[in-house]
Amino acid sequence: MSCAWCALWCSPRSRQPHGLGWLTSPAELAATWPRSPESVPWGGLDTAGCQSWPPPVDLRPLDILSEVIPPRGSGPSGGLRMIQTQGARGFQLSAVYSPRLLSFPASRIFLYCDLFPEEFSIIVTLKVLNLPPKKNEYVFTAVEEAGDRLLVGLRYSPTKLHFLFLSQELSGSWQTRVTFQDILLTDNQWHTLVLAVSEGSFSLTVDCSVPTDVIVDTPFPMSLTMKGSRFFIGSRRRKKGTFTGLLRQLVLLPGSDAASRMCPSRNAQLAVLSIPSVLQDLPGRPEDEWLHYPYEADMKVTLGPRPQCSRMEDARFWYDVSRRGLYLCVGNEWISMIEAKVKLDYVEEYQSLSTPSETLGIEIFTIPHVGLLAAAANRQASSTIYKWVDGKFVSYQILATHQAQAWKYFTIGKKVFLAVANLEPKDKGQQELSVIYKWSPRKLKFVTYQRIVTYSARDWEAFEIAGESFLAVANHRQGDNHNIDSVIYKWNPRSGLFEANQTLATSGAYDWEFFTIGPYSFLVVANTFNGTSTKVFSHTYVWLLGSFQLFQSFLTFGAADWEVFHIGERLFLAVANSHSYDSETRVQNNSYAINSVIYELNVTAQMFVKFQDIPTYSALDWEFFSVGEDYFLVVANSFDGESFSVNSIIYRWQGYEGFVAVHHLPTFGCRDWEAFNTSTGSYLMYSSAKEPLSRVLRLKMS
Ligand SMILES: [Ca+2]
Ligand SMILES: [Ca+2]
Ligand SMILES: [Ca+2]
Repeated sequence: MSCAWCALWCSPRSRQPHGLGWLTSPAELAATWPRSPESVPWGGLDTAGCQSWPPPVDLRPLDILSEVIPPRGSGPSGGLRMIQTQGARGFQLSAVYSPRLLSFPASRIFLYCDLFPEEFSIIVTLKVLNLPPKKNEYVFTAVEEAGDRLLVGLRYSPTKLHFLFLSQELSGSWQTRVTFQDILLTDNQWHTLVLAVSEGSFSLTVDCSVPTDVIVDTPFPMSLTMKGSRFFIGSRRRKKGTFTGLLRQLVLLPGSDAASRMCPSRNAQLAVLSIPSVLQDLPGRPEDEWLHYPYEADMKVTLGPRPQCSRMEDARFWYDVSRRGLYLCVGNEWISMIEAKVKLDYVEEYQSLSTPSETLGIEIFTIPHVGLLAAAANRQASSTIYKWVDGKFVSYQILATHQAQAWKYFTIGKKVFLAVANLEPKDKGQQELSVIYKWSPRKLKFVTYQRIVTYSARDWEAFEIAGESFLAVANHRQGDNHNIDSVIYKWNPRSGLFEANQTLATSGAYDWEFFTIGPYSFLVVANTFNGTSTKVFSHTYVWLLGSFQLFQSFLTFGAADWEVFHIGERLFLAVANSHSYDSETRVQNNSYAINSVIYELNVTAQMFVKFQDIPTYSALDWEFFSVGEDYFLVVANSFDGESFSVNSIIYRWQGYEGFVAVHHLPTFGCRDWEAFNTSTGSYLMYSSAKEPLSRVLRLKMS
């Protein structure tokens, strides 16, 4: 790849000055990003979250096939059936009749430069059966979402391979077809094709043999925009011409002829540039990811008593008739191929817990050898700690608090702590103090340990970085001033106390959340209000060289909570937007019915990008939980502008559809959700900021 080419590709239309460091698979992304704290590539950020970029690295293969593979653990197979044959695995596209399932928006890979590269290779490994004469099947296409014009595509017939693309000239636009003759793919053997394109030159290498070149009058366009288009794997968004073979590799390599990288190859028919990790060779140990796919193989299935399973017999099946179980021999072990999956059916009320006053936050935690406890942050002069006894929460300890907002449980070594955020002082006119309690193993109670000056504290977050313990407080306001510092405290092992370590400017801070990505540590703050408007930026910070530095900013509306969660290898951040209000523009109409937003980490771009908007009613909390192989989010909807009687909603993760509402739960002034498990089941608990009643719900599963 030449720099001139790179510049040509990505300027001046694109928003970013450089090409992207294309990475191949989530696994590789996770392995390669971020590189190391010393070479951290993040430049300065402006408040809108735009980054300046490091110089471009080599353009990497872009694994198109991996884009349609559901993340590990997301449940459904996403219309892909994995089949192993002739010693290699591939996907049969079982969902080609609902082509959208095997598609994704081009913007997912054309992040900053929406032009298709001008020079590139397309690498395909496939195995196709006989086709009737004249029948064509598509390997992939990129199609305009609105206009349905095909922008780029690859299809084959019994004897030909056609590369299609949209040419636009002054006289209009039409589809150009470049045809390679006498290409015999339909012999039910694996074949690897490398199509290298550079201006008017189209070169096809099959199984690393001598390339076939075609020179045409219509060169590949210099500025084919992918804006508003969608990639379809194995189809042209229609039923006609859908792919019936097996697909093992489908990669776009911007900038160079991949044949020089892949050939010669000891196994030319299966030469690899990049294939999804689930299709890679059987490992010595089973990787649970590929077991999630319906699996077929041209291998032996044994009936009868349990046969021997040794390394020699890798990939041999045993069907246990008595238990109706199908097992696969992998690395000396029989692995069950069929497992009973637990599914959430419905939610039932389990315990109604009257509290001394309204409850703002709940913290549920387990102290070893003591049991499961729930700390309720109660509005009035005391808060209650409950203990789970015989399947119910019962009052265990009462602590004096002052408009308690939230509790945070954490440990340092064997020491167990619980910190409370007190919104108000003990007596009017006094300084507010939030309190850290320590568990006394002798008294079996929490005892006061350290008092810390806070300003209308809303939340505590506890975390560890490189073996050191920290606490961050969300200082909401000082008098009428919301633009104040929140403080990060560090544990001093010598004094045994937390000491102020760093301050960060916040605007009506409401929530802190800590998370890590690889070796990096992050904090995200929910800012609610700057004195005139709730439309303020909430920021994420990254720990670099001993302090937190601004990483990315999100425009939020009275942000009350951040929830960080993983689905497979994907990382998400959900913000609860509570209120849209601006004293100057007086935007008050229906200002509680607003969207809350889920962001996803884009590892290639090294930033969070919007994943989904979810309409909420003064959302105050998100809680993520899983049941069996399903993932859920529940939102605390608190107020619709007129009433506190609003449904809170459970959303289920449905892969490419995102989160979909599945259960509506009537709540009143709902403030906080917590999910927890005991040996007897899975539960949700929520608190109300408007009535002295919290509820425990039981998740009924089948
Ligand atoms: Ca928090
Ligand atoms: Ca939360
Ligand atoms: Ca919560």
